[in-house]
Amino acid sequence: MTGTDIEGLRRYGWDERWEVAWSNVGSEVGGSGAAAAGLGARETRPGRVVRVERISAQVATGIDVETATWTTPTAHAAGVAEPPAAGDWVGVLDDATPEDPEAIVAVLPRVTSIVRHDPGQSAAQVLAANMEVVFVVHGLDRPLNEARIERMLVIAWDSGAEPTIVLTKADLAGPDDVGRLHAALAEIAPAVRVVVTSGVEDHGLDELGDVLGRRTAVLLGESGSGKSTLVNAMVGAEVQTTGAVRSGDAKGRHTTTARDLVPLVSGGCLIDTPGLRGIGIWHAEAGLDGVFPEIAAAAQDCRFRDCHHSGEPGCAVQAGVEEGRIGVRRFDSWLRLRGEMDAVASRQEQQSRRRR
Ligand SMILES: Nc1nc2c(ncn2[C@@H]2O[C@H](COP(=O)(O)OP(=O)(O)OP(=O)(O)O)[C@@H](O)[C@H]2O)c(=O)[nH]1
Ligand SMILES: [Mg+2]
Repeated sequence: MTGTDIEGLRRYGWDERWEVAWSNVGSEVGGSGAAAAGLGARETRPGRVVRVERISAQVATGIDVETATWTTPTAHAAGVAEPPAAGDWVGVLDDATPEDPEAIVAVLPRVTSIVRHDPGQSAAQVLAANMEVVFVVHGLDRPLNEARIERMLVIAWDSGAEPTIVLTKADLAGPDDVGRLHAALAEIAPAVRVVVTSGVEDHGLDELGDVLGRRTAVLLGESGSGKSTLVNAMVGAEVQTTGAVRSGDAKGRHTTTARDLVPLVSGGCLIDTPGLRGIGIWHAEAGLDGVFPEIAAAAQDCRFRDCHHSGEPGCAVQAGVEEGRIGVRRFDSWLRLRGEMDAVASRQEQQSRRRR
């Protein structure tokens, strides 16, 4: 069955904003690129990407979920060359069937996106798009890794969406453990809301639902932290496969392998993601300043505007560390993330010099 049901699309987050964005893009789809591709007479309709596969995507149209692709000559002629991401709103041509996937001929401009450094190559990779909330998930069955949380928060902050920290597996932790974690997180992220949940005891799910509302959230976190279990608990059905963690160290087994957008009856949507082994930082200046405000503020008082805080005279950040106003661990974490971003920038500069 093909076609789009706008009312059905509302379950996937379609609203007035997207109607406007669609009407703007719709006219471009019918424009010169489309004419060159011979699209003029064909109907294009909106849908939301719920999963991206190797050469095709699953697109929810409000009626069903269809296979569409950005790899056909038609898609290329319409100017779509990159794979879309889970959460993207796209325009697809009519007449899609699973055997003959239709072309994605437009990707609506993203409002927010989770971008990481693609581990396979020196490029950015969009993990999820158009979410209003990022759930940074940590399992209470494992020790807190502050640097990892900071890294995820930088990416979350930089995405343009609102981060919330979600502690899972509350049933496995005592009140003291939860209290200690709250205190540690208050040091790292005083302004970020923390929700304590248990996917097996239905604890904290209402609160999480209140945070989400009718918005879209992406779940980021280590393998085994309980992301898919949380999605299932929020949906009230086993829509995502979950997998046991290793008994020794609670490490997960990378059960989820794709990014999946799942609609909830409440009107919100969740994007489940595979557990991240490491999540490389791409350009995330705003995120870094947002997660390390004490360092960003001190840097205003450095003698040199381009101070790297690594031994320059008159460095207010190093003075802050020496005087105990900036935590040593926080500064180390900041240095590592800053170093990663600088390495990305210099590699890009080398590449563009080689191209010249
Ligand atoms: N006791 C308890 N176990 C949980 C909870 N949430 C998840 N688990 C268990 O933790 C294990 C991993 O859960 P998943 O939901 O598969 O974790 P994930 O984050 O999706 O992992 P990946 O898909 O590998 O990234 C499973 O055995 C779950 O049953 C919880 O709230 N309480
Ligand atoms: Mg999973």
